[in-house]
Amino acid sequence: MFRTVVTTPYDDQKPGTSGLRKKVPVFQQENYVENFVQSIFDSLDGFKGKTLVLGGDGRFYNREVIQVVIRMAAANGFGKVMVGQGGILSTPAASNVIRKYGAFGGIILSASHNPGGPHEDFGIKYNGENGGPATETITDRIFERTRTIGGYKIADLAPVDIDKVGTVLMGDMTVEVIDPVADYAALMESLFDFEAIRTMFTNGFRMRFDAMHAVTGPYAKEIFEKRLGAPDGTARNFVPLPDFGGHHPDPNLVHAKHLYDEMMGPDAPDFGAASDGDGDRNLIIGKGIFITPSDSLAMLAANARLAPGYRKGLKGIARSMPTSGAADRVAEKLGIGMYETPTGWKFFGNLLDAGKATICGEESAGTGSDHVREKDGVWAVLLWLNILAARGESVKEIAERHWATYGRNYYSRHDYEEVETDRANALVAELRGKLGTLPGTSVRGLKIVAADDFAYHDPVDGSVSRNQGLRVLFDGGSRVVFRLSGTGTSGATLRVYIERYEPDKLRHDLDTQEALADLIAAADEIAGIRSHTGRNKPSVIT
Ligand code: G16
Repeated sequence: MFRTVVTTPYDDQKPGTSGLRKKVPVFQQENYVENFVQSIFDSLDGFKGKTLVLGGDGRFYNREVIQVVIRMAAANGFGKVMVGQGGILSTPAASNVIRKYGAFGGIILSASHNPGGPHEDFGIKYNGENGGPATETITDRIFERTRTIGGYKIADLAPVDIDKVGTVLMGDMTVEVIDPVADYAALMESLFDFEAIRTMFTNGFRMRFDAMHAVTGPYAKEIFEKRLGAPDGTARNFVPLPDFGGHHPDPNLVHAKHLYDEMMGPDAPDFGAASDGDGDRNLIIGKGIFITPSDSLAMLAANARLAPGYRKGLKGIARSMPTSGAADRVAEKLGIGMYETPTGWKFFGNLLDAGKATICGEESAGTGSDHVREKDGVWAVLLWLNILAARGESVKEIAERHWATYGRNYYSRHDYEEVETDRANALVAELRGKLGTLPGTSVRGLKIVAADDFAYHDPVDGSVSRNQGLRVLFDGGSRVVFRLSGTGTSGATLRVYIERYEPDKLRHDLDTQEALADLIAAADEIAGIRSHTGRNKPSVIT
């Protein structure tokens, strides 16, 4: 029933910021999926007889790969696979299931906010027993294994019916098909004041949630409409589709522009939100005001005690390095720890496990807490709702009061997508080479006080991660950061992060791009963006 299939290695299976992400045709090559899955299993110890959690965001190829992983898990000796019905589990829900049932780990099939379909993106990532993305030590081990792999183990068994909740035997292994929403919804009820939020909806509060035809649709229907009593129609685009309806399930101002336009319109609802392909990202827009992910982290942290799950206060806050410093000011006021990590949720795991941080966030639309070990889109929306219900103020009022108290961090990210890899690497190499000469010089009237290549020293396990982004810091606390994305699937994406701190209350209503104009020009001059990329403007501005 079990056999070992001889295979040869692929040389491009290096996990990026979040697992292995490639175009579907790449994954469809002979043994490509099997090689990577076996390399994951070969990099782990002690899973015989234990449980593997399995699910994905429902994108094209999800169902096929689910069956392959089940058959390989059986042949490799797992005792049980818990799989979401229909192959669906949002990334935070998978993290919760791993933790709740004490599973050995989990495999999540997703390429997050990237588009889906026969010629679009697919992805595989491994999460450990804490429910969080595998650490770099493990992903490095997996990559090493993919380079030498000579065979994989698979069971010759008929496909499991993953559409019916229940338990079936597969050889010696049990496969349990679970409701993907139930455990997650129960966790949310334990953290937030559902009663207060329900009352707010009863009193006419209007919300729009765009599931972008991705995984959060069923979660939104159950939680916002059924349990919280929001009117039918609050959740839009709630049926998960393999190609996300032909759109990018990326909750930003470009791909969720219709939501933004509605929220800026004359009859805007009180609150607008969206989540991405696998449900870990969030977009928050109030009536007439967009909240940047960096500001959202700061505002959620400042108000978290209003939610029952965080009433005892926060142990600390963590953010990725390119995320704005807005949350740092909250941490300072609360007298709690502040941690700055490289980009990638995997770096928060140790801080959360060690009880050093309670809330974490990233500029890339991710916010989460120690309730799971992934960022969590629906959680962020619920915390906002809980805060709105408790304060009885609008999103705009909350934001403006926050800035008045802490100052405002104007912030924007400029992405140059699908740049030729060689050209992007040349830009980074040249800038890295001259970092040492920058301090003390001025560009466009802005004085550079420091410049470095960010390295992270994990305070928990002592590991060091280098080359995590080039930082140029200016007098007065403004900065520009340059790094190459680790999640793209074609060419290179250059990300330029621009930030200015503005303490003056009278200057808190400027247009963001205007407030940052001199820094944007300085960034181009320092890094030679136009000459290296051949572009005269970014592909995406968020
Ligand atoms: C992943 C990571 C995040 C990261 C984001 C963007 O998110 O989990 O930590 O901030 O990618 O990474 P990059 O700038 O390297 O493209 P997701 O939602 O894509 O899984």
